[in-house]
Amino acid sequence: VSGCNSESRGALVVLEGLDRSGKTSQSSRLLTYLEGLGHSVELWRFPDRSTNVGQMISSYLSNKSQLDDHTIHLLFSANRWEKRSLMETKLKAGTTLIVDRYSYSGVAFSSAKGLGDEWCKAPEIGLLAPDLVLYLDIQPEKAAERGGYGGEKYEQLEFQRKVAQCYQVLHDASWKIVDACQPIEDIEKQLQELVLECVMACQKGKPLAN
Ligand code: DGP
Ligand code: NA
Ligand code: NA
Repeated sequence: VSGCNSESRGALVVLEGLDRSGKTSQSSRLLTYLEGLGHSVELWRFPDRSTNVGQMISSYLSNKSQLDDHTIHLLFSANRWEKRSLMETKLKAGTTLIVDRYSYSGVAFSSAKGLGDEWCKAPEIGLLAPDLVLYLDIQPEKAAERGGYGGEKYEQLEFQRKVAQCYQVLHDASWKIVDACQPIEDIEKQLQELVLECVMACQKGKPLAN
């Protein structure tokens, strides 16, 4: 309700995309870039496998345990919820967070299994809204060619095709779609410009939203 909050804060920047789209390496390049400019910045990722919930997710992804589709969906969401307050604290203290996957993965990967969109979105309501979502756009076939998948549960071409379709309906005003098949340095350059602009806006007091 406070429309004139002008406090400087960190930016919440999310990278999304199919497996092997290059999110992880671009995230760390962004970290290096912002650190080099003297910004306070941290690299986060979801799922965060270091927590108890994260270990259940990790076990599921590596096929060591089986869980009902709804159950694993809620665990992924719980994994974001358990980090929400720390995330807010960091952002308010002026630290920018570069986050490798967030709620959009949650919705895209579960709706690709056939769970309803609205049901998938519901547990994400109230998490912090990203200031910027960088979608690394790659055809599923191209991603599959990139040195192969690691063998986790979702790393299969047929499934990734469905995930790509599900991502397409999730785009909102915070999204920037970047062609992930360009040379790696070109992608890096484009992401740097987008992120810097976003970081500046948040420094100037763009309000943090749910
Ligand atoms: P990563 O650690 O980024 O490779 O992610 C592990 C796998 O889990 C990857 O295939 C994407 C998927 N994933 C990430 N977040 C979610 C989520 O919230 N829900 C579901 N169902 N899958 C997710
Ligand atoms: Na993966
Ligand atoms: Na990744």
